[in-house]
Amino acid sequence: MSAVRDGARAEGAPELPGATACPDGARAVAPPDLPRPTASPDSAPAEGPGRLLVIGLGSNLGDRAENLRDGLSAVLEQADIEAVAVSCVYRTDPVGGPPQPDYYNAVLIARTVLPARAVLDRCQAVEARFGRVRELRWGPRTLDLDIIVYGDDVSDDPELTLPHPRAHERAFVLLPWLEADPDAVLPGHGRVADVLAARGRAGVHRLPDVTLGLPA
Ligand code: A4P
Ligand code: MG
Repeated sequence: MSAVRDGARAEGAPELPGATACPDGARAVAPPDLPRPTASPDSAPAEGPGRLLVIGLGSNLGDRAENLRDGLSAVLEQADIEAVAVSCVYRTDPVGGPPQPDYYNAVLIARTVLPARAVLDRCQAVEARFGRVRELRWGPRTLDLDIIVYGDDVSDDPELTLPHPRAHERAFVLLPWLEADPDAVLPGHGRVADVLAARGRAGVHRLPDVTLGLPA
């Protein structure tokens, strides 16, 4: 298990400028041209540059805030994934798996010109740089990067299931995502605000003093 000492930065990961405190909830709002899935399957998806990409970040080993911060910069270090908004950081009760430390979770909203499979490869390469070792399903991890949504794609491919098959039941995904994009839609489930209202938000606490950042 484990791997990254506290404060370790992934090799080559740039620092993100623009980090600010997160005292009031919303950090950044998706701009109107964000290519988002639509709540109704009958209406056409909005057009925009690249595909919408939502990534859930999680860490419960080592310096969790630093892992999220550095993981975010590593995902964004090439221009083919462009950040649109990032949530605040939340401390969350572990869901499933063995007894383990609380997680820090956050959500990145981005647009990308990469195919979905290439995004998965990028995420797994970044996880590997953070010393992620897969020993146990739902076990503790230095950094977990889950693709929550890629455009309005729906797939049951076990290698890349879209949307993420458990996103709709996880407040640690839904709450930060909603904060970063109040109009978010989870394909197949509807508006994230409604999904979260049905699910409840127990066990998910915003950390006002922990910040991520977006590139300037
Ligand atoms: N995979 C399929 N679809 C996707 C997708 N949309 N995004 C495949 C990313 N990966 C996807 O993932 C296992 C396999 O899922 C990969 O080979 C990939 O091809 P993994 O990251 O190796 O293992 P995992 O994360 O332990 O498994 P899993 O089932 O993805 O777990 P989850 O659902 O990610 O849950 N509690 C709190 N509070 N916060 C957390 O962040 N995370 C988990 C992990 C459990 N409990 C948690 C948290
Ligand atoms: Mg995962």
